[in-house]
Amino acid sequence: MQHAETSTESSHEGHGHEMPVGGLAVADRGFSLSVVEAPAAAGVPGQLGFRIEDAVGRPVRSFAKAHERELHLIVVRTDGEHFQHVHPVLDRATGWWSLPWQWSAAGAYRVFVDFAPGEGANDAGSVVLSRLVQVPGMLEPGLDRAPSSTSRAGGFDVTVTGDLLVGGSGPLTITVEREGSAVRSLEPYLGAFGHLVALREGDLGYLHVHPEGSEPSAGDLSGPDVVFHAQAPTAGRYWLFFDFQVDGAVHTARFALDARRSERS
Ligand SMILES: [Cu+2]
Repeated sequence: MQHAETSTESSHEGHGHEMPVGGLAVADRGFSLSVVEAPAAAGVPGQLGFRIEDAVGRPVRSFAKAHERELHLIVVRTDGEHFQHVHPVLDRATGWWSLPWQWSAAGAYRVFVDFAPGEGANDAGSVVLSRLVQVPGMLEPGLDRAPSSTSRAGGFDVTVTGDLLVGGSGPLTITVEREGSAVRSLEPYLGAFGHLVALREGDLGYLHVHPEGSEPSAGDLSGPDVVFHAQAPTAGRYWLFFDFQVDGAVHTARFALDARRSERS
C-alpha cells in the first residue's frame, strides 16, 4: 500500500458529507486485536504484546509494509496525553507482536494497530483496530487543550496551516522552524518527511492521513514544509500528532484543530 498522492488528486467529491470514523473497533473486516498484555501499573518496566487474529482466531503472521513498517502501534491516553507511535517486533512463528514497555502515567489508554494483512488475506488493504487498556494508579489529568495550530517539540517550533474539512481533503501544511529559521534538514521518516496521526477528540476516532508527494529516498532532505491530506469524518475537534526526524532524532509536535464544513456543501 502506498499513500502518496498529489494535490491534483485530492478529492472534492464528498465535501461536507459525514463519513464513518475508523479505528474504534476491536474486530473489523475479518481481523481482531487480541487482549493487550502490558505492565500492570505505571512505572513498572516490562513488555507490551498482542496478536492480530483472523476470522477463525488464528494468529496472522504475514503482513504487508505500509510507510516502511508491517504494523504501526499508536498508544494514547483518552485525554490525548502520552501519545506514542512505535513499531513492535513480530515473532513470525507465533504471530506475537511485542516491544519493551513502561507506562509513564495511570489512566485509560487506547491502543491502535494500523496494518495491512499480507498475502492470502483477500486484499483487505489497511486495517486499523484498537482496544482500551486501563492503567491503574493516581490519575493526573492532562490539560484541557484549546485549538492550537502551533507546537514546540524538541527545540523546534512547528505550525500547521490549512483547514480540516468535513468529508474533504484539503491540504494541511506543517512548517518546522528552529529559532526563527526554516528547517530544511527534515529526514525521511516512515516513507515521508514526517508522519501525521489525527484522532477525534471525545472518542479518538482515527483519521486517514496521506502525505503529499512521492516517497523520499534515503539521504534526501526536505523542509520546512510537509503537506498532508486529511479527511475529517465529522465536524468537531481533532488532535494531530506529527512525528518528524532531524539529525536522527524523532520529535512529536501536537495540535488541536476544529474541523469545519466546506462552504461548497
Ligand atoms: Cu508507525
